[in-house]
Amino acid sequence: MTNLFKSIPVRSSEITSKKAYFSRRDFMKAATIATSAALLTACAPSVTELPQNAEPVPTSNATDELGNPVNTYDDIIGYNNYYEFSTNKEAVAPLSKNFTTAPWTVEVGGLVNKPKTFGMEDLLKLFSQEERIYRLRCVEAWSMVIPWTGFSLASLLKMVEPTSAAKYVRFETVYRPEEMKGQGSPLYPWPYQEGLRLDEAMNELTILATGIYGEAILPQNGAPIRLVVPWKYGFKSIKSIVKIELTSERPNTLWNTIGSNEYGFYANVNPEVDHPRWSQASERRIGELSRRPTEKFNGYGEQVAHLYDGMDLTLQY
Ligand SMILES: Nc1nc2c(c(=O)[nH]1)N[C@H]1C(S)=C(S)[C@@H](COP(=O)(O)O)O[C@H]1N2
Ligand SMILES: [Mo]
Repeated sequence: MTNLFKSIPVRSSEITSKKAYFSRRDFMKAATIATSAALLTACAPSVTELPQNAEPVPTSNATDELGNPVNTYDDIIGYNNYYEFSTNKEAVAPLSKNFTTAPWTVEVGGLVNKPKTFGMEDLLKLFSQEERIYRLRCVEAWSMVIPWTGFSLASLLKMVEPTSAAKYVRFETVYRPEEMKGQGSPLYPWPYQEGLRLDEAMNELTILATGIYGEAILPQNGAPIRLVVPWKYGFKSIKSIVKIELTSERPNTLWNTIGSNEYGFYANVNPEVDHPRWSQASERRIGELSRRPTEKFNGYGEQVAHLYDGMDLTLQY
């Protein structure tokens, strides 16, 4: 099996704008980044040198385990789904620019022996941050390859000790309508909620992401902490999490509440089951011209197909 967890190092450049410097320094100060010196020389993301005063853009020639190049930083931070800010993908970045991401806490509770509210600094210190290059497949049939920095959700859940009654994990995005104008829309049941079965949450692929390209994650991508579940459609990967709750009942989710026939609870990427309004057989990789076939479980079947043994996946869309 190919190694999915090949860590790409955080870029080590001295060339950094002041604005980026402060956020990155705070991030680096708190985080213990799993970086190997050998990898640094092998495939270090580099910084494109720009004229003075220009914003340096991190670049990388890293690939995922299948050889797909990572998307550009501009694509990843400029084309976003984040309905709390806008339903227009290009408008999310400018509208979320001043979103307050510090101080930030994540409350972890419900059916656990040791409920705890973690400050963001605690999470960055307690759990060593590693790089994971994952494909992200949106249910709308576009995709990207993103080099995340983060830590396994399992490590956090183990710390709070789920009880034997815990079967699911529920996640909640911050509710702050004064800063997130989209939350004023009556069309959606705010706050955004998502859920996983406990064994899905404990799978090694499931991470809480705190960075992209070795930079602290930006508001448009779900700062300061968001879920990433790479074998499921992108809407499962809930952003800007303030609450994680272990439950015995399957949690409601925003998209499943709005349209259960279009957005299933499981939402595993599956080219054989079309969305009621479009095909899921292929996808458009952002930055590429031609479409490519979509892979079952987004190409992560070896790691996760066993979670669904005996389930009819055509009914669990
Ligand atoms: N809170 C919240 N989380 C969210 C969304 C959202 O609108 N609100 N959009 C989801 C969808 S549909 C996708 S495809 C991914 C997009 O993540 P990205 O913008 O970082 O690429 O975030 C998911 N997480
Ligand atoms: Mo999506």
